[in-house]
Amino acid sequence: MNNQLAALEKAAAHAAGEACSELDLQQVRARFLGKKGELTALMKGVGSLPAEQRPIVGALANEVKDRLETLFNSRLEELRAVELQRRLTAERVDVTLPGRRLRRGSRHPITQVTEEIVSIFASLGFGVAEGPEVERDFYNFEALNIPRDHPARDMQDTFYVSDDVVLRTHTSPVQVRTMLNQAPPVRVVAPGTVYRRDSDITHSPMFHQIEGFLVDRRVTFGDLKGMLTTFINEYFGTGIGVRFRPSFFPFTEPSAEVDIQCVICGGGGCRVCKNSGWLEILGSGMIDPEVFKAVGYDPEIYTGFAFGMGIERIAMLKYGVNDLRLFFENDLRFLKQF
Ligand code: 2NM
Repeated sequence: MNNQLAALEKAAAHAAGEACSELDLQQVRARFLGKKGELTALMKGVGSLPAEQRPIVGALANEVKDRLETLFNSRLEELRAVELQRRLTAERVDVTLPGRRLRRGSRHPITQVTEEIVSIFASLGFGVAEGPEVERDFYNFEALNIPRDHPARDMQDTFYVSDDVVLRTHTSPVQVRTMLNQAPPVRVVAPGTVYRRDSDITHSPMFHQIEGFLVDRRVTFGDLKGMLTTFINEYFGTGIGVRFRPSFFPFTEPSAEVDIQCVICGGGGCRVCKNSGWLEILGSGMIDPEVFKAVGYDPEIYTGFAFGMGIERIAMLKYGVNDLRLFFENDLRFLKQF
């Protein structure tokens, strides 16, 4: 029995040394010290030994058991240390590596131009107003002196949501809403997205406008000219030539379109200005008394001017962009330049 104990201890020590994971070692421990383990089996045999041998062999078996417990525990510590080392190496993070660069975005050129124009009018005392892009017919047309049978409704090429609801064709309905909510004096600009059934190289079905208006007692066409000339000199520079040309809009009378000297050729004539030396950049006029009546302003007391311009067109002229579609494709190679 002594020999059997010695052989068992030796085999157990060898198996523990071979175990290369915690799980392996658990199995080795079960094989020798478990309920059905080899040492347990030997110890059960102690009872059938002659009485004088029992205490000696029993004590010996207990010593073997204690030594194996100690051995397994220290092997367990060893395996855990090895595993920890393996994980520390595998999961190592090099904190000295340079970080990944965050690429900084930029505002869309249309947003930039809008904000620049708004800030010029803000410096001239104008507030900013916004309104819905899906509009009632009354705000988009009726109140602006464009009744149902008016040919201007064909000109607008409107997206109809229903008989009475449209995608706004201009931001003028924002001015109508402002006038309905506020008594004069009032001066406000309304930037925003507008929609027209139009799509080719120079027209997009969705584009951006900024319109503005000013109403007070004794506002004159001279005020309109002064204000818009000031804006143009702020935005395009003081050296640029400006001219006012008679025009027509249903909601203003008289009306004028405003041209600037061609920013491409300086007025000499080129393809962009179609050899005229001039570029149209905005429409304007004195607000028609019919509009005042529709919003409850007394045309005997108040006069005012209004104006509107296409943001994309202004951006194209300012940055020399020759294709409108570039603003909507959102190609980063284009957008990165602004
Ligand atoms: C333009 C040209 C001329 C305009 C008029 C009004 C309102 F509501 F006050 F009558 N808002 N915008 C206007 C006038 C817009 O855009 C080319």
